[in-house]
Amino acid sequence: MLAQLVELEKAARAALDAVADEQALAGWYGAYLGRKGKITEAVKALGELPRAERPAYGQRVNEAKRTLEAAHEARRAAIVHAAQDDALLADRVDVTLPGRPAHPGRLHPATRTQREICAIFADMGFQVYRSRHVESDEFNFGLLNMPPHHPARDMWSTFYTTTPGVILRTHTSPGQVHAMREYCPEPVRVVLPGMCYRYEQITARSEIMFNQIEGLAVGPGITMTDLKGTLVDFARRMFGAERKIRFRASYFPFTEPSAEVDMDCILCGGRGCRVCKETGWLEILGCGMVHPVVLRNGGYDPAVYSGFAFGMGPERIAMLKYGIQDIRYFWGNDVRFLEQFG
Ligand code: 2U9
Repeated sequence: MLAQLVELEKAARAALDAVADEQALAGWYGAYLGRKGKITEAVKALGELPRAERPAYGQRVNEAKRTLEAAHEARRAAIVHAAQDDALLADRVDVTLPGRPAHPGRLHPATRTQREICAIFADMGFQVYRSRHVESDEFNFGLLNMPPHHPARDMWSTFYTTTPGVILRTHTSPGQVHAMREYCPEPVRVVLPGMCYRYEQITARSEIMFNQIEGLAVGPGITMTDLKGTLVDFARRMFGAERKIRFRASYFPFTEPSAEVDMDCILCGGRGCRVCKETGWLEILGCGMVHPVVLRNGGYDPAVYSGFAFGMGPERIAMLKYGIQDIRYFWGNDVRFLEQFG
């Protein structure tokens, strides 16, 4: 019996050495140490031995059981470690490799230009006033001196909604009325940047969505001289200290008198070239003295208060500044265009 036990233990050890994974290890345990395992059976056989042989056999079989249990535990630990090592090796990270370059974001050229323009006017004491994109017909037209059926409404092709009287703003001007009503009777000096919407054919020069920046100054005794001084200072800060501007009479329903402002061509300095179409001048904005009706709609008495207003398109300003030929680049989302700025 003892000799058989020695053989059994040897066989169990050899089988354990051949075990390579946890599944095989569980199989081995069942075969030798489980409820019906060979070692368990060998322990049970103790009761069938002649009394004289029992102590020596009993000691030996218990010793075999203990050592095999310890060997099983050691094998289990080795298998678990080996599996962990394999996993670590498979997921190995080479920390000496160079990292992936992070692509820093940048501002959209329209946003950048818009911020540049706002910063120039902020320096002159204008604060940024943000206003809603979805407007009422009354604020977009009526309060700006364009009652229903006024022919000047044709200057703005409008996106209407299914709710009567609710439209997408065609300019940031309705925000000026909100600003006046909020600040009246205090003097007001604001710039209004933001997206406007027009139902128009998209071409190289016009888009259905575009940014606008309008400015407004209202107070006692504001004159057209203030408007001229403000705009020449703006043109020089934005496009260079040597810039000249000129005013051409124009018409807007919300300003009287109204003007369009040209700047001497930044490319040829006024001599005439392809960019200025040989005129020597580039149109940069529209402006005027706030119409008395509009002042009254904002809450100000036109006998006491006066004001000037102006409006420009940051995309158009960016096109002049960077020589961009087509306004459709701005919202075309082509990264090759966008990454050239900032
Ligand atoms: C109020 C009073 C006056 C804003 C003005 C313009 C002239 C103008 C356009 C130029 C090109 C905008 O980007 S553009 O399409 N703007 O020419 N805007 S005066 O006058 C106002 C507005 C609101 C209450």
